[in-house]
Amino acid sequence: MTRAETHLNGGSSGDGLIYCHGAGLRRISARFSFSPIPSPDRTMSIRHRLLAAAVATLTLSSAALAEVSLPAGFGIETVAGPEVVSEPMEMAFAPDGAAWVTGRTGQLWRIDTSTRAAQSVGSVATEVSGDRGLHGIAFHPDFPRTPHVFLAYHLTNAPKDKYVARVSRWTVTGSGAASRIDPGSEKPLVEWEGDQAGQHVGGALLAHPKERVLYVTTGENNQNANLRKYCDDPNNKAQSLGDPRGKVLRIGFDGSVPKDNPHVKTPGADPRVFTRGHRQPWSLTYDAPTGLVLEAENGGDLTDDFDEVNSIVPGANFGWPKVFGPGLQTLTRTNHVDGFTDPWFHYPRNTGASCVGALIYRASASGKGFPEKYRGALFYADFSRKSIRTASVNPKTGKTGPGEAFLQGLPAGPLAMQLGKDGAVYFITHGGGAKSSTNDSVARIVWKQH
Ligand SMILES: [Ca+2]
Repeated sequence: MTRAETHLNGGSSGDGLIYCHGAGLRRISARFSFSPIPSPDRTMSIRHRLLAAAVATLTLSSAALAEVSLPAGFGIETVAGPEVVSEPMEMAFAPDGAAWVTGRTGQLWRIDTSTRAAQSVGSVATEVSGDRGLHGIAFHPDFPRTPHVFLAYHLTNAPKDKYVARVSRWTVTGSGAASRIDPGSEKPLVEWEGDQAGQHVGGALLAHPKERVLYVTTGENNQNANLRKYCDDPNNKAQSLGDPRGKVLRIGFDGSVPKDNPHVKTPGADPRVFTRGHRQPWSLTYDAPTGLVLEAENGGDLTDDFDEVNSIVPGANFGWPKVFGPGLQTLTRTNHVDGFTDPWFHYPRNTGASCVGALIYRASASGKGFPEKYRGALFYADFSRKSIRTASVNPKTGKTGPGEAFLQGLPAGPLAMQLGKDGAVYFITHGGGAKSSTNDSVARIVWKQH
């Protein structure tokens, strides 16, 4: 048993949604058998149920978060607790500063980060099994003038033993607290199919504000999970340009193929493929000052594996399942293999086991936020270690320094770390793995010594 498996299975919330650990995933599969639900129109059903404002009832996580350790001068605040969010997965900020949060079972909430008032803004009928469900969310860069939101989820009527992942665009009606998803407005943009027995589904979305395209991560859908023999992917799906799994796809906001994608003229390639060789790509963030698109990826689960933050550039091959970490051959564990793109940043499993979020810290437009030391630094979140760490980034060379502890002792693993418009770092705590938990929350890290 690896260190990570020990950690995960020994934890109070050790169901291990998506986190690549064989034992945990088998437990999920046993409990959440696949049962397709008829859904003829596949459209969103709206729930206008207004959730109670969360302010008065911030009990759970406030107590639990008091145990968290942070550098002096920082504080942690609960923005929404389990009375608002259930199995929260991903998060995006609207231009008005509100956090829109997806829940695995198909819920979508809007949380005013100033007042902490929350509403349901809609829901999507999604398959919820294994690590599947409603995942990523992104706003059109011109939102709300162009009132489109993108969501990644899994169809309820997939063929037997398969799953079908889909990214669609919906139109939002109303504004502010009255925002609602128009249930009849779904426009599917991309779908891909996988084997339901495998995990690692990706599902992160990034609407690139300058390129004006949508980035979509797809996991490699690990099969015959055996890292020592197959590296999870015996048929090399993540390396195949014709298979959409184990990739970052790049599509137009209408689902079209951008003409400048790297493989539009490669015979046999899916022209939507932008990068390949990914295992379980958990999140995407964009840093405007550097232009970096950073992807957080769960590396393998052996004790000498690494977790990765990759810089997503056209046509890159990040190596899975051929190499892990900085180009090391996955079966020999030591030989370096040329021809693959190294991670932008990677860290060993003694400080992490499942990298789920990465961003470069920037203060708010008005200059509010973390002290100078952290401005321009990398922050990365690790679900299994229930921690967030930081590393310096040399502004001239772009090289990262060594990782160091920042936030430790969370009551549940973090997911979906994103930079707020107020200079705070927001993240989800996802407590239950594959069920709701009293440790489900949206929280933020703030600098208190202004
Ligand atoms: Ca890699």
